[in-house]
Amino acid sequence: MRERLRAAGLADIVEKVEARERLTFDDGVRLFETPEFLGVGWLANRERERRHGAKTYFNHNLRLEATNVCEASCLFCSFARLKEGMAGAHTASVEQILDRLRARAGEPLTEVHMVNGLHPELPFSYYLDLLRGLKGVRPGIHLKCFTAVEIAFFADHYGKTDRQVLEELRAAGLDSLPGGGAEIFAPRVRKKISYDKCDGDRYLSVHRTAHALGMRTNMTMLYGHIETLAERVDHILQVRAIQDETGGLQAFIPLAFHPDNNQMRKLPAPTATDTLRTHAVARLLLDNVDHIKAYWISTSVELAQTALWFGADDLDGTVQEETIYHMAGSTTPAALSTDQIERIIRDAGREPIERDTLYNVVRVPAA
Ligand code: V47
Repeated sequence: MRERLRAAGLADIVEKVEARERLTFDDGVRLFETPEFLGVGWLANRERERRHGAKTYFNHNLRLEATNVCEASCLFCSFARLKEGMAGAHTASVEQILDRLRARAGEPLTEVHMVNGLHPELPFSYYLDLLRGLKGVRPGIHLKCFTAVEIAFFADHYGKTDRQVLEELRAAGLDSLPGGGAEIFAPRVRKKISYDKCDGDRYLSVHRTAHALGMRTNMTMLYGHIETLAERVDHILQVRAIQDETGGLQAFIPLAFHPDNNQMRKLPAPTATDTLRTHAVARLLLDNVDHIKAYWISTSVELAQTALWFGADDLDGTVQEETIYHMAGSTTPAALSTDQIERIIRDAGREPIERDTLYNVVRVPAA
C-alpha cells in the first residue's frame, strides 16, 4: 500500500503521518482528491489502530426530541416545522418526555441525547424542567443535550450570555453538549443552507465557553451537499484549532447528507466511498481529537461497520428513538440492541467496548 501511495504522489503525507507531523490544508485536499482511495483508508486505519488498536466504542443511549418547532429554516432539515399547529409540528410536555425515560426503567441506559428545534414560544424554564426531571427519573444518567446552535438561540431569545445559559442548564443537570448544528462553517455554504441560525464562529465560541466551564463536547460536519472538498478541509481544521485551544472535544462525527423531504432533495446523497474517505481524512487531519465516530443512523449500518477500517473507532450507540434522519430518508433501523452493535463490531474484526459518554469503560462484552 505504501508503494501505491508513493505512485499516487502521496509519499510526503505518508512520511508526515509516520513522523506524527501535522498535516496541512493542502494535504487534506490531496487526500480527498486522490484516486488512491484504499491507500487513504489504509493510512487512516494505521492511525486508528495506533490510538485504539481494535477497540471500538459504543454506548447504551436514548435519543429524545422534545419539539420540532423551529424558527430556523435550514434547507437540509426534514425534521423541523416553522410554527406550532403546522402539519407534523409537535411539542411534548415535560411529563411526556419523562414518561419516555420512565418506560425504559429496565434498560441499563447511560446517556440521554436530546436536540430540539429553536422554539420561539417556550419559556426557558421548560428546558430547565426537562433536565431536572430527567435527572430525577434516572439520577445517574448523563445528559448530553442541546447543540451550540440551541445554546446561542437561548442566549439571544431569553436575554442571557452563552455562559449564563450554559451555567443555568448545567445547574439543572446538563452534563455535555452534542455536536449538532455545525453543518459547514464556511460562510459561503452556511449562508445558503442555514442562513438564519448562528454562524460558525458563534458555534465554535459556544463550544469554547462550554469547555472553559469544564464541559466536554462533540463536533460534527454535514457533508455531501453543496460544499467543496476545500470547505470540508477548512471545517475540519477549524475543529482542530479549537481543540488545540481548549482540549475539550471528545469526538468528531462526519454526518452524511440525507436528501429526502427537504428543500435540498434534488441533490444526491453522498456515495459510499465519499463517506468512508471523509471519516479517513478526518482521522488523519484531527491529530488532537481522540475519537472519530461513524454514526450508523447517518452512514447506514453497513458503511459504519466498514468505516471501522477507515479511521472510525466509535459507532455512537443504541439510539432508539431517532427522528431527524428517518424523516430525511434514513432506512436504518430506528434502534440497535447492544447485542446487535456488538455483533456488527465483532464481524468487522474489531473489539466492542461499551463506554459511557465520557469514554469510561462500562463493560467489555465477553467474546
Ligand atoms: O445538526 C439534519 C444533521 C444533526 C439532516 O454529538 C442532517 O454525539 C443529514 O448532531 N441529512 C443532528 N444530516 C445530529 C447530530 C449528532 C448525531 C450523532 C451523534 C452526535 C453527538 C450528534 O443532524 C444536525 C444536522 O447537522 N441533519 N438534517 C439531513 N437531512
